[in-house]
Amino acid sequence: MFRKCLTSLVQNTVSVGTLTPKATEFLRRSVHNGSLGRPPKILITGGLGQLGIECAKLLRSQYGKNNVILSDIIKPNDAICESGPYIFADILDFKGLQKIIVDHQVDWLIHFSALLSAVGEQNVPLAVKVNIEGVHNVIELAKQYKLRIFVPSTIGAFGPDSPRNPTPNVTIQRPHTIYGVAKVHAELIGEYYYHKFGLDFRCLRFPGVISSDPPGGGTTDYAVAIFHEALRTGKYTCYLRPDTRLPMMYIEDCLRSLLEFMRAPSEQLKRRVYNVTAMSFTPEELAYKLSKYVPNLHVTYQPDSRQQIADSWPEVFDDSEARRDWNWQHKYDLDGLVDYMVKDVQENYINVENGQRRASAKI
Ligand code: AKB
Repeated sequence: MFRKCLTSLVQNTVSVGTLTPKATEFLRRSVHNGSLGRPPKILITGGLGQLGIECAKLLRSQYGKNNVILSDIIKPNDAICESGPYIFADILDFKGLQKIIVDHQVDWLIHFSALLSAVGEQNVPLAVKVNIEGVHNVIELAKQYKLRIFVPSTIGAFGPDSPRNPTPNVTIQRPHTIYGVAKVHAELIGEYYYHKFGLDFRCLRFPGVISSDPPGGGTTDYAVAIFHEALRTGKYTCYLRPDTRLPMMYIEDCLRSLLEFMRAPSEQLKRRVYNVTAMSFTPEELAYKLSKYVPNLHVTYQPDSRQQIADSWPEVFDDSEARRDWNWQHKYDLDGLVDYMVKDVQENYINVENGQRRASAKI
């Protein structure tokens, strides 16, 4: 109760201006950092995409099950409902979002809703709505309610004019996809709100993220699909050339980078937008590592329109600023990644499907 009062005192005081900005920031930071013993209340949008469920799991392990609310416009399955709070949230409905923030007393917003690079090219008007209008809504909301907000950006925020090996934190950004254009816009508007209004905007540029949960609609998806296909059939047809080098990261590293970045004290951050990565590899190199687990693996290559996107993206990502400023360190290299992915896809997908098939054959 005391803490609740203090939070609203902080928020009210900001608007009536009876505390100095420094004192206000100190009180607000204490609440956010949980140093008053109150964990932040967190809303995750786009929660049923590639990162949401695992992100909720990680944040719930840190801040408690009921303090992390997963949201999306999709009907969840029973397992998701049982794992913790899940609500409907449409990021294009500003009033609806306001109500959620107020009703649930949200402190942090993790904004995952977005159409990925390949699917964005198939439906540009929808990508503009979700990836640009959606960001306007959540940034404005975060400003109004003084939330700490995380918006992921991507290697896709760079383009053919950017240096590709390595790609530094600050360089030319002229992406050729609507996904990339929207991400540059998100980075810039977030930084603008930080400078103009003091919004606690935080943004990491992720590389291709590899998880056993399928992504959907990205250019880096091959690096997930190959595990599912190869372990089931011993074959895979890749839509990128064998020598297409892209930065990548295992999901556990990705989500840990997000958590550590969200927890980093503001004064430690020299920027609001950082590159993060763990490794870079080509389809050929990944197939070679995977062939140790699938000895007769047969990979063929049929590049499609995604090749052009990949050719405009970084090959090697320079994340030295994240390593310097808030001590980012990856844990998984290519060997570790392949080892974990093989086990995960085998145990949680293939063995489960085989078990279900056996059970239904018995009926
Ligand atoms: C995509 O391929 O679109 C994403 C990304 C790298 O942002 N995985």
